[in-house]
Amino acid sequence: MALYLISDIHIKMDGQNFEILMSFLSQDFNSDDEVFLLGDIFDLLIGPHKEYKEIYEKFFDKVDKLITDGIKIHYFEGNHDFHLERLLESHGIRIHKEPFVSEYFGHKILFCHGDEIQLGNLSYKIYKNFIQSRPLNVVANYMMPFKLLNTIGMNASKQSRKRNKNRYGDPQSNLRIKESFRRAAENARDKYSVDYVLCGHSHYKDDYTWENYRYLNCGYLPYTKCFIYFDSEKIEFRDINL
Ligand SMILES: [Mn+2]
Repeated sequence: MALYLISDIHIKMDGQNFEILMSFLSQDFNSDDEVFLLGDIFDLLIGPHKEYKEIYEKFFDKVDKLITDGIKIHYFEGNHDFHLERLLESHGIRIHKEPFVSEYFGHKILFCHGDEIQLGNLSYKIYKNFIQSRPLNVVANYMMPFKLLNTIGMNASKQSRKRNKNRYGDPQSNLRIKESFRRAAENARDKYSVDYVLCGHSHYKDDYTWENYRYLNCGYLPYTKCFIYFDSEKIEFRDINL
């Protein structure tokens, strides 16, 4: 039995980065393995629109096959992909809207997207609470036409990329982000009493051990092209073969 974890692929509507997800899902899985999609897998995936099933048909076909084979798939909502219960649960995917603690291989492990444990950043927290709120869930699930959502979302994504590019550049050179997520992981360990913190969101690939605790993050996938593999013997990064 093994866990396979990935986050932050940021797949675009035009298909950019989609091959990273498909390659990740093409592992030689055993039927008792579990797959963790830790958020921001898609750059824009909000609500149950049938258009997503057409655009990402190969993803849904693959998911159906894996779940038929017995593999569990967890999807943690990120800040680019949320209100997904109607889109994904009918395929048998387990949706997580909150950090999730579970025990595997004798370890207590915290799984989350990462923004939930981030320290500070009050204006972001207010924004996240708003987009996750019940009224917006109803809008995304029942009222917002795909085209309008798509236009708003593409624009928001473009703006956020522009801001982040100006601020950060190469994600692996941002040592402040690295430090702030290590502190967030330490903090989360205390809050949830776990041995492992596994998340994404920072876009900084990291494997940090302190005392008996460990935090791993596979970073920004178009850049790092790796995922986290975890079994009873080891936890490690593995390359995505493209
Ligand atoms: Mn994120």
